[in-house]
Amino acid sequence: MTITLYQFNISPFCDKVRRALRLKGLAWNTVEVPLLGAGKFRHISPTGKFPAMTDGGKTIVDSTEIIRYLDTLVTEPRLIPADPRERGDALILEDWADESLYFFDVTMRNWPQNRAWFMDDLLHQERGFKKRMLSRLLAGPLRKIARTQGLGRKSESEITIELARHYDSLCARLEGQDWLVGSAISVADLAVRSMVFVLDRTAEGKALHDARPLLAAWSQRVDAMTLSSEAPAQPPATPRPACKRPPARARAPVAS
Ligand SMILES: N[C@@H](CCC(=O)N[C@@H](CS)C(=O)NCC(=O)O)C(=O)O
Repeated sequence: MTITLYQFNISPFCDKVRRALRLKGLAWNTVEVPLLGAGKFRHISPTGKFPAMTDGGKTIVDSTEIIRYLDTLVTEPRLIPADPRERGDALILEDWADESLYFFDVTMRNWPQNRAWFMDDLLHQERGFKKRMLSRLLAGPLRKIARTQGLGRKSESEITIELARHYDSLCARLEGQDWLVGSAISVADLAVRSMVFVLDRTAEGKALHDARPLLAAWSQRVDAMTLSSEAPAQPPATPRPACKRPPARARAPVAS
């Protein structure tokens, strides 16, 4: 049967699924959903969220559900631990990555000094004037998402300190062990690694990651098992020099 992954390439949730597919040794086709054309894929994902996956006649939406499904399809290596306590820890960490760390991604990548790379990733299918226009238009709604969730109402320094504490908590878990839960790689490692991966695309997140050898070594361990040597995990992009903040009166209007 042919597995097809419907994805936004830069989405950490889609990265999590690709890592799981590689770990399981499964082959798949990819359909890149255009950021502004997701409506055309409602028959695949009625929620409009991606990743979604089809396998023969089955359609599975949501990275958490997809990983559950993959564990039934190929039982080893297990991503959801068999031991009940470890399973609980792994699923809680996955949910924390998806529902908390994700908002650090949405918030920090949209800071002015990080935004150019964010927009390059989000709009990698666009070019020229349309890309420049969309970059300006997207910043406001993304800021609104972050403000509605709450993290986006805090200052850059408060948020950076909060992320540092989260990274310290991860290091505390990794003290004396290779994986976040138990003695094998699990869904927790995949979910957290995918978020740390996109947070590396911010100057602040990258500095926090690089300053923590335990975290950096764990990232390398996870990547060694879940990244393909042929294909990059994300669209190739290079960090741009930090944008200068435009003078206040020249700044594009943003929703808050
Ligand atoms: N809980 C979902 C979250 C997926 C998600 O939020 N994906 C984002 C991309 S990072 C998305 O599809 N956003 C489009 C939208 O919200 O309309 C999962 O784990 O798959």
